[in-house]
Amino acid sequence: MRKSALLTGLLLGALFTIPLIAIQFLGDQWFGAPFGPYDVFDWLARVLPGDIIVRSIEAMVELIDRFDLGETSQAASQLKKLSALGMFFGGGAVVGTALSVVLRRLNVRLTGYAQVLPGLLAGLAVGMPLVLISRDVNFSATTSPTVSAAWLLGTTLVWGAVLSWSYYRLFPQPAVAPDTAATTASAPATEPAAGPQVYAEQINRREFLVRVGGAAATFTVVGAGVGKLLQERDERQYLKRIRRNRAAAEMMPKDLPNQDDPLEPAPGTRPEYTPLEDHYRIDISLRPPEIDENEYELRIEGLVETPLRLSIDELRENYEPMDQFITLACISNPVGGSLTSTILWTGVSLRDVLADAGLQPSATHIKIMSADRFFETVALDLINEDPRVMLTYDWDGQPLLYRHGFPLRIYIPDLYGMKQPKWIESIEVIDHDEDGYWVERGWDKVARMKATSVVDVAAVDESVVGEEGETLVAIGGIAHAGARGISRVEVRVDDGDWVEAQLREPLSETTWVIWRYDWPFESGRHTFAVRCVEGDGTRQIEDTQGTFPDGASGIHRLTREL
Ligand SMILES: Nc1nc2c(c(=O)[nH]1)N[C@H]1C(S)=C(S)[C@@H](COP(=O)(O)O)O[C@H]1N2
Ligand SMILES: [Mo]
Repeated sequence: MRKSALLTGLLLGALFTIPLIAIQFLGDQWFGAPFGPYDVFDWLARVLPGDIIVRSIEAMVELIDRFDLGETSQAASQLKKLSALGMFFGGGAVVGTALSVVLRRLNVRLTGYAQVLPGLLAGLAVGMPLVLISRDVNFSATTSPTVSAAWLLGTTLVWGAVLSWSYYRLFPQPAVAPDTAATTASAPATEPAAGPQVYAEQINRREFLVRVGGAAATFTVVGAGVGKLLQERDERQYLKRIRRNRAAAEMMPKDLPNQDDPLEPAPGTRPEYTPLEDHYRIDISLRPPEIDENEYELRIEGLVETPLRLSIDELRENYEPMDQFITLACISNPVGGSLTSTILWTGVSLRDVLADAGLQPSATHIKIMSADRFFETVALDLINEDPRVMLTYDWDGQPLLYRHGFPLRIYIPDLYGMKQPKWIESIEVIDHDEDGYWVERGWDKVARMKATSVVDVAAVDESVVGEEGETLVAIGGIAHAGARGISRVEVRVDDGDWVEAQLREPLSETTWVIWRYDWPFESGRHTFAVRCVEGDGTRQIEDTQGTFPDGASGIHRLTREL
């Protein structure tokens, strides 16, 4: 009997958690309510120990790589969302099981409406933490805190009520008093009657399960289906807006600064300038914070003469704007990975803004706080020495997209993305150094981008004829060394010598460089390897190292049957 309570509880928990997820998803897409599964996941990502997080990220990136699951940041985001749903589903099933086992073991007898009470308690036990968690980590819901709390609590309470109501349908209580029932059951005289009675009960159970299963399925299909439709409509409008803005900005691609460079990238090399919608993306939250520009003010406070509050318009109008073509890379990018992109950033030099606030003598660092509770510290020396350190409000000639940090993010040359907060809310001037979000979790404190070079393509389908009539196949890719520039790229085919590739002039001193090597074609299976040299002659690290803790290094190779 105990085993059947366990299995029934598991079944009911699983059966009702799926529509709970679907309905919360619908609320999220329909009126911007928080979505429990993602909030729990984001919360865990923040509170779990750093090494667990680091290992999960590594495992995920490797999984995506090994099974070729597509562009890393998109695949990672999908995997994270799936795990979030899976975890929430598992949690719901476990609570359902526990409820059923407890009711059975304690033999809790209730009649009428009272039968939903234990479930309401279970719903409360799930819903209350959910409300607190959501309050802590959800910055994308557009409902008010009260509505958010009511929605999360309301949906989980209904879930619990249905759960315990169903339990009592499946374990109906005998009309007789418990001890009488026990004696009758053990009395041999009643045995023959037990058979058909149990049989009838099983038919009812099956019928009941089919019915609640049907109801659960209906809620799931409607919730998930309508939610999905709304989501797709939003995504379409979003992309449309990006394209419209780009057309209005009239920036791409005719006036890229290196347009006159005659060196054509090998056909199939990644775009030198990443289209905005393809820029990689890495966040600590599954949904980007949505900041209302009308209410937004950047706060500059702490050890300053005059604390400042600046709207984005004030930043745009009161300071000299500057444009920088920038290649950003994530420290979790494996050698040859897709977590790196190049786009035009526009903003204002941070030191100009800080000069207006006036620094007190004891000031040494700034602490940047973001809307998603991400944070990082930057030395004032660095900011004052390098005017390129920039508060950025535009990407690709248009206001930052939500997912890329709207309304304000920082740029710090030469460092991996983990040091560069998006969705900046405040800058506090302080008199000491502190570890940032990812540094606290074990990643390198400096996080300087390592020199890296990648073979994107062996363009065998578009071979060209060389001066002596030989067939040449263009091998090509990128090389990047933060803000340190690239002076030389070398390619090696199989066990041959390292030969120098041609370099295209980069978009700027902080972007990657496109290289190309016209290789005298030989059919067969070949491996192309690449390495690069930084602007000042420093060679890239050839030893293979994974991404943790300070970024990946090693020689990238491409093997092709030609
Ligand atoms: N507030 C905030 N800033 C952040 C992050 C974040 O999760 N929250 N991720 C960082 C990391 S790890 C990287 S690689 C870059 C990625 O920027 P992108 O998503 O616009 O490409 O943002 C950085 N800034
Ligand atoms: Mo990153």
